[in-house]
Amino acid sequence: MKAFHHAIVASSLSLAIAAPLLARDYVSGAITVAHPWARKTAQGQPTGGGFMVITNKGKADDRLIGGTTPIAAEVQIHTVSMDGGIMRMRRLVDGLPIAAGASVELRPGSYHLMFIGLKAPLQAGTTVPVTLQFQRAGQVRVEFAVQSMTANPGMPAMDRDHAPR
Ligand SMILES: [Cu+2]
Repeated sequence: MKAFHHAIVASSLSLAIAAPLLARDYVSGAITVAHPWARKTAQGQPTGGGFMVITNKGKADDRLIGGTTPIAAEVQIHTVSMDGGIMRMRRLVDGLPIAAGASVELRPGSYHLMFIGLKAPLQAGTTVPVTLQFQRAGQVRVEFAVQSMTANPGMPAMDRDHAPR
């Protein structure tokens, strides 16, 4: 798990060097969204995952309650939990709390955005526009940089997202 996380940090860094315009942070009021990225998807794959770090620098709790994107029918907020020894994803119907002063990381194997009903594959090097909806901060428009993952290239992305490690 730790090694996997380091691999993601490393790939984020290389993206920042290769494409500094894509690896930016988004600020709206007390909310900062850092390094939003999405995993590239295969042809015909119905869903994709989105990841980022959300920081609430304000004095009041906030909550990510949803989002919209032109590239998919629906944006859901998911978590991953153990269910009888199997890791499964579950929709957070009440959203994801971002407490005052806290940072919450959305990453593979943990909290993530799920783009449901992709209209086209997510291609590395492109960006996905997403309007995030926060309870307090309102709408925050961000661009998710699409990256390919080099580990286990033969496996579907969703299996990697939600498989036990
Ligand atoms: Cu999911």
